[in-house]
Amino acid sequence: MALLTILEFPDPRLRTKAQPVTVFDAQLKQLVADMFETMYAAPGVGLAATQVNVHQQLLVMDMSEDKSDARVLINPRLLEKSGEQIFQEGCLSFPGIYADVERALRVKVAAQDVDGKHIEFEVEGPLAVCVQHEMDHLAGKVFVDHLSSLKRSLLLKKLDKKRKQSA
Ligand code: GNR
Ligand code: NI
Repeated sequence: MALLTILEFPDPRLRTKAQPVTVFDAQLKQLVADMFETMYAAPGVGLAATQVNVHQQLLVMDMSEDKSDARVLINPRLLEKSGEQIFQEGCLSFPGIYADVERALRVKVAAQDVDGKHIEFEVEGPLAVCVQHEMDHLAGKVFVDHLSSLKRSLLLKKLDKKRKQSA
């Protein structure tokens, strides 16, 4: 197992659009294991391959408190979405900053598991936030893209300041 390096904004590689996974082999399983290790160590509740500079459609998440709800989504597709919610989000690529983001309340997703088997499920609330946040990463999108330009520039200044303090 290995801890992977998480790219931080404004790294342009975070804007890369991920390509579909086509090979479901031992190397993919190793990458999934390393992504879980990296996510739990951070600690975070989700991690998209984009954030560890792997530009394949792959994400992991676990919003439980005891590592009991580990999920792997490969080649995820949004089938349906409904409702709205506002949730305070953070992102491992923006350490220490948080903002309210509006997203769908409920999403239905199709994906493949680590063996390539088709899966389909529906989630709502915080889990739906996480799925949408991670799927954004795979499309080269980040949570501050959902904010007004005024809010975004205030947050990015805050991120800059935090970096200077810790430098
Ligand atoms: O760890 C994370 N917490 C979080 C909190 C609210 C909404 C979304 C997230 S995802 C984030 C990890 C991350 O950056 N995933 O891409
Ligand atoms: Ni993120």
